[in-house]
Amino acid sequence: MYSQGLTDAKGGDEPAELLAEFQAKIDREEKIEPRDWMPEAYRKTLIRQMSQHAHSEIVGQLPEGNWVTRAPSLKRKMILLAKIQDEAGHGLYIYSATETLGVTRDQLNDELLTGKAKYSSIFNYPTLSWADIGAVGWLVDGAAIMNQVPLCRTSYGPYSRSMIRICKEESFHQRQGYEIMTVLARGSKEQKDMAQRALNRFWWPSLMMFGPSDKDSKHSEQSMKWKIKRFTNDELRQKFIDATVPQAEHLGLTVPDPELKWNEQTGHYDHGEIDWNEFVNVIKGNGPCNKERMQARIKAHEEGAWVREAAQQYHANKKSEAA
Ligand code: FAQ
Repeated sequence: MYSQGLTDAKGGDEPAELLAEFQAKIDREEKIEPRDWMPEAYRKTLIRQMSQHAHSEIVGQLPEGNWVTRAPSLKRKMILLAKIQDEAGHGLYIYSATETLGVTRDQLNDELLTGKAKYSSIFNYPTLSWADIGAVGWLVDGAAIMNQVPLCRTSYGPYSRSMIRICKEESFHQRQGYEIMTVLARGSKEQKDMAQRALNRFWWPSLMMFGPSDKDSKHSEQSMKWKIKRFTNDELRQKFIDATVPQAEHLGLTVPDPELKWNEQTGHYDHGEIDWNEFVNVIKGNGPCNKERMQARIKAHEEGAWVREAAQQYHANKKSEAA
């Protein structure tokens, strides 16, 4: 994900007793706090996952920002603006939590803007209609919650605490997305068709948010042992499918997967194969909007330079006044 050094997950030559005591602490469900001893690989794994998460919250504002000026009413516009501001706040909490691991915001931002850091694949898809904003809230926030509720119990204290507030806000986001879909699905034929097309566009990319299948996930095994992750990618994806299919049925919409079928024996839905080539292509930078998203972040960073300079100058003035 990053250049060697910042998040390369290889550990150093760490004493076996310290490693054993660290694992025992995790096994006792005690939180690891910033000043506690931790293996270098644990620290780097957290920086990798948490910064990817923070970047996703920030880049994730862009697909929704696309509809602020075109939301169908003043009320819808206010709700959308509030949601986008919440996502910015989530990014800031998680960046702050990541900084407790000994990296700076500048370093993390630099990794994003130079294309070394990943962010969630989902935000490289366009939002073509108002119904896509409903689908983002319902499906994207729905998938985010499914992933993030277990992260409230992740082993690193600052990450776990940031997730508690974030999950409360994400639940509200999911409800507002579902409400947009409900209004459209119960509206005119054109509105219902628009809702169906949004579901068709966002279903598979939402399933990809959970990451590669367990057999291809390179970090899951170690992250589960360290209780950074509490469930595997496939387990969370299945939970999401099981929770979401009845919601689609309630809306009278069809999930675009001909192989989707309730399995009495397993008590879960069976589903079709995800197009993993598409997933790999998107995380390599070749999705429909990767370039546009990065350009927007670089432009915002450059245009915000004067604000950073002014803040630094203000801080320097205050310091010299106090001296
Ligand atoms: N997109 O070995 P694993 C949101 C990468 S927040 C891009 O399974 P891991 C809120 C992965 O980094 C959404 N890359 O990795 C919102 C790794 O690459 P690396 C973000 C992906 O870490 C809503 C490689 O593939 N949420 O939506 C993706 O154990 C609406 C191998 O994968 C989080 O970040 C992907 N989908 O498991 C905002 C939650 N999946 O680093 C606005 C925290 C995998 O070796 C609007 N993160 N990769 O080069 C996690 O739970 C985990 O990091 C996973 C991946 C589950 C995402």
